[in-house]
Amino acid sequence: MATVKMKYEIVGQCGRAKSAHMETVHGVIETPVFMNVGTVAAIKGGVSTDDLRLIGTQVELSNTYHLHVRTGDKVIKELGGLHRMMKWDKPILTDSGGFQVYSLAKTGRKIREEGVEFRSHIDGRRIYMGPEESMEIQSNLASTIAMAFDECPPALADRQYIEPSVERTTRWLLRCKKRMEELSQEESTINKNQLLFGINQGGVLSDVRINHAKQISELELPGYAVGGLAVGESHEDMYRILDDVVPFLPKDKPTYLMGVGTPENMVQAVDRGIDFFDCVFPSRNGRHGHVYHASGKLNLWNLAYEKDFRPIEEGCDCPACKGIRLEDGSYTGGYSRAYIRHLLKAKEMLGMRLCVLHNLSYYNRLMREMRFAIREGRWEAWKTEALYKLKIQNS
Ligand code: PRF
Ligand code: ZN
Repeated sequence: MATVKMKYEIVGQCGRAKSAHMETVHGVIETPVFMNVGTVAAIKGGVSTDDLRLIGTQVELSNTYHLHVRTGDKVIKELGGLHRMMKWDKPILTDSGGFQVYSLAKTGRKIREEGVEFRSHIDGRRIYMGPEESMEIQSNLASTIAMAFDECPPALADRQYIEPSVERTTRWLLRCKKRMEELSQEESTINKNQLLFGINQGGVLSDVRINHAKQISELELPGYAVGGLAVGESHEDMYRILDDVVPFLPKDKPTYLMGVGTPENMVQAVDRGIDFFDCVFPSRNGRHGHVYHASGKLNLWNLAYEKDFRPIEEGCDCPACKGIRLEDGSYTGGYSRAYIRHLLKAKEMLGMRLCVLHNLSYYNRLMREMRFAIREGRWEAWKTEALYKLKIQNS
């Protein structure tokens, strides 16, 4: 590939756990990192791009498929790409559409060598997407990192299904790489330094996963993801696949575990060498009034919080718990559990918004703690304590 602007430097390592400093054309990413999910170029729950700045978000994640069907990537290109449209100048990762085509557009879907034909989940019209189209759409969106177009086989798929599927995903990856190289040379391309990450597949079959990891590692892409997990397999299977496959991905490149997960899943995956994560849990839970807390998740709908004047979490520095910083350096102070519960019950948007802000802050802070623990060489102790606390919460 031509001169791709990306630098990835490991600045801390404890066993397989690593912490890196990554430089992109849109600025620095410190890993491990949790990417905040804004599927349609908006974080659900009324969270703005300015809010993301307040809660320490490093990377925003959007979806090729959703933006292609609404409002259309060509329009977004005319608006100057996702960064200009959203007023977000930090890194953005776009998922390729592969996974969303399988999870959302189930009816009338046809997977062929060329690509996938499916019906839009918005208006039912027929759409075709293959590796080239996915790269073109992501190029129009002008994200920092584009994901390869892959197939995520269903959780219960057997070897007979998975092997040919993974082979096709490899051929698709070669086509993605070629198209991306062409696009980087085109005059009208907004981000000529767009980075392409490959995706490892293979279900829970270690041999297929390892073979595939070896093949895609040879392509010298700027980063690699592990896809096809957290789709219904057990946590033990997920951790076993990470144990088996991560050692076969390039050590000097970022690794991304797609669509994962709970705080416990992320600690376990960082321990196995993963840098990047994304998941809808914090925003989805927040919209339901379920908020993360050191002693476990709280359901703010519970009567127990009716007159609870405390913030969601004492000591949390998020806009919901601490408020915002004034010019004299003081904070406005947070909102009480009682008020947020009232807002949720009254179906006022602000209730959801405060819960989502808190949850995303919690996830961002958890990643920051992991970075410090790895960089300061105290990962083992930190991990043991964190997993112990998370276990008590879940029991
Ligand atoms: N492929 C892509 N995106 C994804 C996945 C995948 O396998 C997953 C699986 N957890 C989430 N998002 N392209
Ligand atoms: Zn908070």
